[in-house]
Amino acid sequence: MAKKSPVRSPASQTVTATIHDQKMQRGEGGELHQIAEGDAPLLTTAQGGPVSDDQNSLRVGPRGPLVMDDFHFREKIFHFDHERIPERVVHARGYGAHGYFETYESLAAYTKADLFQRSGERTEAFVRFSTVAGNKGSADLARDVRGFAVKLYTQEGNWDLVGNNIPVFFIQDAIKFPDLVHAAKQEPDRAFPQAQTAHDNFWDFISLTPESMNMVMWIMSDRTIPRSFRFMEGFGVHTFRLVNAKDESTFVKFHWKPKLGLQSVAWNEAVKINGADPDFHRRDLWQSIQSGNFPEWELQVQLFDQEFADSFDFDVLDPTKIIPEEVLAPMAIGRLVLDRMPDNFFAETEQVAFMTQNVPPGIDFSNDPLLQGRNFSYLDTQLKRLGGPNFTHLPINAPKCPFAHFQQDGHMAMRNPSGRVNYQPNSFNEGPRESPTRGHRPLPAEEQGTKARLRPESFADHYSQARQFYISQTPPEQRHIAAALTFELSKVETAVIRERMVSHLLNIDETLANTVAQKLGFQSMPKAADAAMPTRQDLEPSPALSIVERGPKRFEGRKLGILITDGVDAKLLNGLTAAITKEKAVFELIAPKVGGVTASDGSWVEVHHMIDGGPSVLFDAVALLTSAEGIDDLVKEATARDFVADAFQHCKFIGYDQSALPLLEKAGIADALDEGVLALPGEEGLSDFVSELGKLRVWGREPSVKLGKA
Ligand code: HDE
Repeated sequence: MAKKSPVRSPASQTVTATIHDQKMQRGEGGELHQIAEGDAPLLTTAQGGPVSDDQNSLRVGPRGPLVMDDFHFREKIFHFDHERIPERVVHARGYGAHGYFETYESLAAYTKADLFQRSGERTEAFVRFSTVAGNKGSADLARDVRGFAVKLYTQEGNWDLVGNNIPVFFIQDAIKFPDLVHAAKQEPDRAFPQAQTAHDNFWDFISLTPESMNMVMWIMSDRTIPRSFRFMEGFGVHTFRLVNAKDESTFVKFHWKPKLGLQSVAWNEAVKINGADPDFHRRDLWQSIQSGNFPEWELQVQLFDQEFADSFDFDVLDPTKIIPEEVLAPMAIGRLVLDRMPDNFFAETEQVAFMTQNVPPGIDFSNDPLLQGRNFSYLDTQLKRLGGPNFTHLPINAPKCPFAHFQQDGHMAMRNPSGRVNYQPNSFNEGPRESPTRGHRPLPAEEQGTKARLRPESFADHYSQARQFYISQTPPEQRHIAAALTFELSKVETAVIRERMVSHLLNIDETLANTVAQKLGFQSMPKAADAAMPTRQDLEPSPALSIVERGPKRFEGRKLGILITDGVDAKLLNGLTAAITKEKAVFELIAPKVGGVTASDGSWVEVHHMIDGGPSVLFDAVALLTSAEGIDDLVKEATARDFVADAFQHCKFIGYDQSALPLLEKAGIADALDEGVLALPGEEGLSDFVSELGKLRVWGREPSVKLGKA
C-alpha cells in the first residue's frame, strides 16, 4: 500500500513537539512539520518558508499588475515549468511494479551469481512493462511489442534483464536501430500516426530489411495485443553467459513464463478498448496488485554449450532467431512475483533507469552484436533523460547492497562521501579497494579477425524461422496474422511497398502470401523476394510458439462483465458472483444507470459501470442477467446491443438468463447461438458455467462471424 506523505496525512495526526510556540508533528521519516491553523500540516515553500496565501498572487491594487517580489509564486511556477523530463526515445509509455524474485534451487554449478546460490532466497525486483513506439500518453492496446524490463537488486549489484515479450528482434546490428525506430514512430513531417506501425515508413523500412521477417511474423500475431501484462511472456532475447566459480561458462537464454498462461485480445477488440479505456493495461495491473492478486512469472532458462551452438541450425548470436523449446527444453529456476505498486509514478516508474550493461558477477555477455550495441546505448540515454550522472542516487536506481566508490560531485549529488581521501591507491589505508576474486571479471576470451564492417554468413537465413513460426500457429492464429498483415498494409499508400512485402511473404508461406495479396486486391502476384538462402521447409512446427496452445485452462485472474437490470434474480446473481470469486476471478456489474439496480428480492445492488462506460471489450466473458421488467428498456439501448454483439463477434462466452433473449435477438445473434452462448442454469449449474469460461474464446465461431452469418 502507498505510504502516506506528510502533506497528505490525516488531520488527526498527533502533535509531537512545540518549538518557538509553533505546533509540530512528525512525518513518516521522523522529520518535523509545522501545523497550520486547524490540524493540516503547514504549507511551505521548497525552502521551508511558511506560506500565507496560496490562492492569490501578489499584486498592486485589486486590478493592478503582479509584482516581482512574490517569491512563492515565482518558485511555484518555476518548478511546475520544469516538471517534465524527456520521455524515453523508445518505450516511452510504461507501467511498473515492485516485487521479488525467488530462487528455486542453487544454480552454483552454472553460475556464481549471488542471487542464484541459495534455494528459497528472495531478491527485491522492479519491473517496467511498456509499448515501444507510442509516446508517453498513447493508448495501451496499440499493436506493438511490449517491453519487459526487470531490475533485480542483488547482493552483488543490480542486474537489469531488459527484455521484450517477443524473443526475437527486427535487426541484427545495433547500427540499424535509429533507422528502425525513426521508421516506426510518427512520420516526421506530419507527426502521425501515433503508436502505430500501419504506415508507409515502417513497412518501407521493413520490406527493405529481410532480416526482420521472423519478427514480422511475431508482431503480426496476437502477441502484440496482449490481454494484460499478466498474461504475456518475457524474453531476454540475446544469448547471455552464466559463469561459475571455476570460470566455466554456459550459454543461456532467459524466458519469463506467466503463471496464468498466455492470452491476447482480438484486433477489433483492441481498437475499441483503446477508446473505452486507453489505460486498460495499467488499470489491470493496478487493480490486480491492489486487490492482492499478485501476478507471477517463472524464470526459465535454456542452457547450452559451444558444442550445441556449433550444431544448431542457426547462429546463437543472431538475435533474429530462437532456439525452439522442443529442441532445447527450458529449465525453471525461480519465480518473480509483483506485489506492490510504486508510491509515486514519476519517482519510480518514470525515473527507473534500466541498462543492459548492469550484470552481477556470474552473468556475462555474448558477442551478439545487438546486445553489444545496447550495452553502449543505455547509459547514454539515462544521462540525457535523467539530466546528469547521479541518476544512481535516485532510490529506484540505487543498489540495495552495500556499495562504495570514489565517483563524486556532479548535478544533484545526494550521497557525498566525507573525509579527505577520494582516490586509490592512497597511503592512508582509507576507502574501498577492488577485489580480483569477488569483482565482475569478463570471461577470458581470445578474439581475432580482420577489422571490417560485415554481417556473418551464419546470419543470412531470414525466412526459415519466420516460416516455422507461422506453421506453428493454430488456424485462428494464422487467420489473425493474415488479417493483421492485410490491415497494416492497407494503410500503406505506396503500392510498391505493399508488393515488396508480399514478395517476402512468398518466401515464408505461399498460402499466407496469396491470402494477403487477394485481400489487398492485387491484380497479379509479385515474384518472391531474392533470398540470400532458400527457406528451409524441414523445420518442425514448435507448438510452444502458439498463444492458444499455451493458453490458460481456467478463468482464474480474469474478469466477467455482468449486465444487470432492475428485477435481476438476486439468487442467480449472488450465485454467479460467488462462483466467480471462488474461481479467483473477478466480476464487474454493468447496468443502465451507474447508481445501481433493485434486485428481485428488493435489495439494492451497486454497480461499477453504466452501460455506455462498460462495453463488453473490457471483459473476458459476459453474462446477461436481466428481468422481464428491465429488458424492454435495455433492448432500446444501442450500447446494450453493442455489448452483446461485440462479445459475440469477439468470440467470447456469453451466459444469459431467459429474460435476456430479446436482447440476443436485437443484437442479431439469436439464430446463431452456439456452444459459447449458454443459457444460465439455476444456481447449481453455475460452477459448470464458470469452468466452461476457462476456455476463454470460442474460436470456432470466428469464420461465421467474419462471413456475416451471425
Ligand atoms: Fe532497447 N532501448 N534498444 N531494446 N529497450 C531503450 O533505454 C536500444 C532492444 C528495451 O522500461 C532505451 O532507458 C538499442 C532490444 C526495453 O525503461 C534506449 C537497441 C530489446 C526498454 C534503448 C535496442 C530492448 C528499452 C530508451 C538496438 C529487447 C525500456 C530509454 C541494439 C531485448 C526500458 C531507455 C524501460 C529502452 C536502446 C533494442 C528492450 C535508447 C540501441 C533487442 C524493455 O537506450
